Amino acid sequence: MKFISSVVALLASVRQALGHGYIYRVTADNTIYPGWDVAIDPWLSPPASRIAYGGGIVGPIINISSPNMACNMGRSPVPSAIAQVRAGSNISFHWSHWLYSHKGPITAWMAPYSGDIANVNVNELEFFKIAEDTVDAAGVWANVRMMNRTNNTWTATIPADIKPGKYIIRHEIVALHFSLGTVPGWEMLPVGPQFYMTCFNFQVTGGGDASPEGVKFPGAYRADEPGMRFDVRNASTSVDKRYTPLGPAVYKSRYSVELTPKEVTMVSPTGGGAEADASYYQAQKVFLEQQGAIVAYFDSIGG
Ligand SMILES: [Cu+2]
Repeated sequence: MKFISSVVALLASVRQALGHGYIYRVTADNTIYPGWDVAIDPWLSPPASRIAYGGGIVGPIINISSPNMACNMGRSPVPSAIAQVRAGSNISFHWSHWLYSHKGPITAWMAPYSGDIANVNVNELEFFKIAEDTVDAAGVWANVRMMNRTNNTWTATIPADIKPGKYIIRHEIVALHFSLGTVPGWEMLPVGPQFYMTCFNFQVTGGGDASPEGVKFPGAYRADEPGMRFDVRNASTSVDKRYTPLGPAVYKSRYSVELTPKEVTMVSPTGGGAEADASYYQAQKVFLEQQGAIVAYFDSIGG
């Protein structure tokens, strides 16, 4: 019955991939950029101009030694656009529907790079953590708050004191629901945390000079870290005192800056004019609704 089991596993992985969220939009210092829409962007011709690495795979990375721990798998096309932000400004990642079951830390990281992004080896980059959210005093996990309170959007602040230049920004949700074991119906999936990350291309301006020490992916997380396993299903009000974040501590800017708010502008997802953009947004809306329905189904069965 090898054939049957591999088909079942394949179907499960396809449904898993469809059931997972992705970042369809990024608001950075009040400019709204398209993210990487897994349903539309791979098929655009000419290729879409994006600040995100392309891909289309939204299944988890589960091997912490994998080179894909840095910026997910595929990473093609490389970003052909770069987001312009001032040090001290905010970046918001707009997710499609995420899963309530997939609880765990949400983080953002930055790594400086030089030269052409096409030549960047993401595994050589040194990432420092700029933002992190885990579980609050009431036992509510970051993903649940993101879904219930901020409309599937998660915000990080660019440290005010960092050196201007080009950076890869890595945003990640870790799902710990299978970190201690799978549940009935999901035995074919490995036991362990699941990592969902996307990387973006940024140009930071400002007068800072800080170059925080960073860590490489893979390597930033160790299998024996306490934060690699946690019982997210039985949250109690004291869980926040027991969860230990993964990797190094968040880098904190030595000072803050007062920025004049920029006017909100929106970057065209197609570059093809208002009509092309309108049909893009319509297609995106339809797919986000379909993806939301799949997620609701998985949430209902605890997947
Ligand atoms: Cu999953």
